[in-house]
Amino acid sequence: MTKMMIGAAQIGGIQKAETREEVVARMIALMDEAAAKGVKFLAYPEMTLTTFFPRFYVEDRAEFDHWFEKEMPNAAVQPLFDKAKEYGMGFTFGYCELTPEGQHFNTSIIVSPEGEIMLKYRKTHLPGHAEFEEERSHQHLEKRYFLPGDTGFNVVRSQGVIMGMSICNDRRWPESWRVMGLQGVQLVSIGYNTPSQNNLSADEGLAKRLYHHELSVCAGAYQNSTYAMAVAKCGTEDGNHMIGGSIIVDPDGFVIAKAEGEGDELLVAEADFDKCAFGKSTVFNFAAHRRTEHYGRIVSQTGVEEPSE
Ligand code: ING
Repeated sequence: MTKMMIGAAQIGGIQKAETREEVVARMIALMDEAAAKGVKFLAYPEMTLTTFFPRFYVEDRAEFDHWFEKEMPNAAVQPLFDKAKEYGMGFTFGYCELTPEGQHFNTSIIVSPEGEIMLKYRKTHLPGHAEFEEERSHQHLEKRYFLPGDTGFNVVRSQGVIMGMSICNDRRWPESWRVMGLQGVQLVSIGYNTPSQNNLSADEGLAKRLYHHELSVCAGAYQNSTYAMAVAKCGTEDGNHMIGGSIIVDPDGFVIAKAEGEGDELLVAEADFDKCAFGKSTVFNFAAHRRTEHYGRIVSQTGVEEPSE
């Protein structure tokens, strides 16, 4: 498989009161549109089934277990799996996972056109904080509700393509991309929910957040010679705004499709995975050019260690 129509299904705001069934119906409407345009692999956002609940604080975390899926697939999402199988379409989407052992993860999966879960990824880089922070106008409590992922960044060959996943904040960390690049990844799908305010710095603003989002994805794709689809859940959720800006990026780092609005919106592009080979065999021929003997700090050090004088 070298050429494939790929699609990014941006989802507008999901209100707290919205049911999973209502959300799945919106997802299927975008899948119908994608099928009509010949899409064979469709990417949905992070936490596609629910509102971005980590903006809310709750003392007893068990009260939020209803935001999590205890099995996958389940009755609520089965219609999506069935529709994809009918269309012969692979897809990926993010959801909140509660394991039988009681662990909570921010998870995404890649599903084959036959309906098989080919790969599961659990979000590694959790932004925000674990306790309520008075000084914040907006809470971002992912560290309260999720464990750091335990899967690492693996890839899978599905539909003849080497596919991988990141989730939201992961796209800002070059390590995420490089670990998949070292496995020959050709398509990275990244769902995201990025609030337009969460007190990182007052002057963050929408334009800067959109710029940093696009910069991270274009850089990651170019520096690992891979396609990337970054798909937003965006717009307004119960009065809280999240950035849009879903994009499909080619292995040269160029944006080849971009969302116009902040609602449910399908992006489509033709991927030619042979295009990944040029970068991987020249500028980013890792075997020929990397000098791992000088990269030790990247793994041995977590934080910054400045020179003593
Ligand atoms: N959200 C945001 C993201 O990484 C964030 C957190 C917002 C980081 C703005 C930096 C600036 O896109 C999630 N869910 O990771």
